[in-house]
Amino acid sequence: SVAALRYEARAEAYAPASAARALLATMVRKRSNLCVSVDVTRAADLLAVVAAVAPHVCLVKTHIDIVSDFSDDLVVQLQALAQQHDFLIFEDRKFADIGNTVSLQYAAGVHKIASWSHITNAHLVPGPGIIDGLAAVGEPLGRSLLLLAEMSSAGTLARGEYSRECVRAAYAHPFVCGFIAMHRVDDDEAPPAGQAKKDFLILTPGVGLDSTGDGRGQQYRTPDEVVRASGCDVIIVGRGIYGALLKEGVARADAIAEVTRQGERYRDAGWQAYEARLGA
Ligand code: 6AU
Repeated sequence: SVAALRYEARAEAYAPASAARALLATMVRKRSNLCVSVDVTRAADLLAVVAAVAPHVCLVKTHIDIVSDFSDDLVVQLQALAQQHDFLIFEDRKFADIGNTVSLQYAAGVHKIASWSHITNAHLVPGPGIIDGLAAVGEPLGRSLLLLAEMSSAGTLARGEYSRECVRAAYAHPFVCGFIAMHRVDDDEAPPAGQAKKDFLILTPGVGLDSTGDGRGQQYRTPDEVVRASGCDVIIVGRGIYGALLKEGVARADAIAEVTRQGERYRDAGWQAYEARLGA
């Protein structure tokens, strides 16, 4: 399993200009396997959270369609922060339509996701045509795609044969660099006949140190369970990091300081779990 290898040893498995390779290089440089998920609805809050955790993360994940006051300037500022603090951007769009439609959703509309998001994700429900549609837009730009092979939510239907089908599709399409998954799904499925085992990145949401769920189906595990015990590569943490900003009666400056503290805490926990995995 690639889980036994150091991140730096795995970078060469990816195309030199690909986002996946750039992500691994960033993880090594910053000693961080932490992706912050910034699910806030105001542009100013989004930028404030990103600025607060930027030194500690390798990746910033957005849901750009929840930002009520979205403008092109938000993207410009996000990109400036990414440059300044050395992180990549992952728009968590969860594409789920036919190839032709997703290529339009990816390239056009208000958000023009492909123009600024290094990594995005998709469900395989429509079949492999969704990957072709996204690759037509993203591959020339050096973007990379994650397939949702598993989900963190209770009762998810993404499991078993469906998850293995995602691995098979990933072998067939070099635009896919890995998976949203809860464990090393790529170890569950042998490579296609005549093909060597490939390196895939596993990015894992549902990570929290202080809570086991959110009452709406989300299920949390610790960075140690995710990275050391389950062999995943990147922890995705949302409310565990920016939660202070949602609390009433907390002064903004205090909330932002708490966001930074939590970012550091999750970075340390994620990296410790990775080193423990290598040492095992
Ligand atoms: O840490 P949280 O629970 O505040 O946020 C988790 C983030 C949210 C979800 O939309 C996303 O991770 N997510 C995903 C992704 C990243 O694709 C898949 C999944 O199975 N569960 C999940 O929570 O932004």
